[in-house]
Amino acid sequence: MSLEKFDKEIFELTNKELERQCEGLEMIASENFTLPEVMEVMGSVLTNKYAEGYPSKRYYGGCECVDEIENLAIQRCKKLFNCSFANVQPHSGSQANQGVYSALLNPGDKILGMDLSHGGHLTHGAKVSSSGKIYQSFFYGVELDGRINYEKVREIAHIVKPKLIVCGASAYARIIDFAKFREIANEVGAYLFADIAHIAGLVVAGEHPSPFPHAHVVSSTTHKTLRGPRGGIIMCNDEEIAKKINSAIFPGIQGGPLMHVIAAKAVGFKFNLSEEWKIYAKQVISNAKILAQTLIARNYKLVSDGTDNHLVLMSFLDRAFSGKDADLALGHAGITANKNTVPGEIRSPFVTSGLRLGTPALTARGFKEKELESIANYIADILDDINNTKLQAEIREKLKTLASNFIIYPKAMF
Ligand code: DSN
Repeated sequence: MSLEKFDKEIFELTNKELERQCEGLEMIASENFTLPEVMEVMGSVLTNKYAEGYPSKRYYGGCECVDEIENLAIQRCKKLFNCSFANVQPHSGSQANQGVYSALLNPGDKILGMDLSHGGHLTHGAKVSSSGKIYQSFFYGVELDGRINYEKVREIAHIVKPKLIVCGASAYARIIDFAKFREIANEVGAYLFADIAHIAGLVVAGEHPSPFPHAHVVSSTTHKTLRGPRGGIIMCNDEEIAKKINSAIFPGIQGGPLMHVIAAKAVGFKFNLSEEWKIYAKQVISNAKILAQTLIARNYKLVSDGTDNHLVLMSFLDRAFSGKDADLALGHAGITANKNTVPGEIRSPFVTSGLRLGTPALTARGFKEKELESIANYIADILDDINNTKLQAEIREKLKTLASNFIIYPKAMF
């Protein structure tokens, strides 16, 4: 029986979401369009299999095929990141990070991460997350120019003396200097942990410096710039740390691995290892740069005045409207983005004075500089006259036509 016949409600809602993804412009910096092949294996019989443990050391029988699959995912992941160890079982980036902390730290140990309101991530020690509840968390941030001041990080690290420093961000548009972070970590005897969830797809294409050999441990999600299935991974080059990470993930914080997702991660890594991938990653950055240049030319202020990666962070500190207002207005025009805090923030985290825009998903559709320039101009038109709902509706129609020329998935997919 088909899903359509068995569960019409879910079938219709899934198709509605397919339509939303195809007709609108997806500019949330952490989202992307994965390959149909990745989705095919996620919807396979692999979802039926329990395989607690690791390849050749399982707690269940019948793991011959999934052992080979997990080994392939591990091999491809190691090749991709040029490292000697990979754990491909974390269900998400947050669980990967939780696994890293529990492998290397004891409750109450000090960690130093990037402030959430400066572009860090919840799991980098935010007080509302288990990373800020189990461990004593301290923070560095960005300067008013939107950049990390490594001398300030050094000063804070010397005062705090953390056992682990986390680098990596969710809303930082500039290159992260992993070598500098390692220097600081060495000075205070800390582990350096790089969470590269946002930039991993650029790193593996050589478009952003690699965290190896600087970081002791690296984590990532597989669905952002990597364009694979939703999930997490952990990598390192140290045998002792590797053993601790494996035990921390299973049996530490997870039970049965999601074998259908691990197979999909392997398929995604195969794509990431191709020559085509390098072209994609380069285009993601070129697209972000033209987006940034056009918005600046239209008198919009960007945090750090531009970008080196896949995202731009607009600042509305000099405007009468908020990030929330901008998010809503663009949403009416079919552009999905997210409001974001900015350095020197004056509004609440739910309102904010910024907007984060990313190019990974649009680039996956085949958008290039020409399209990004015109999208940036539409964004500026909308924000220049933010209460003009008629204009938003007109632009929505134009963008629908533009999107229909860049088909990402077949219409009748489900
Ligand atoms: N939620 C992700 C982001 O949007 O950056 C981070 O996990």
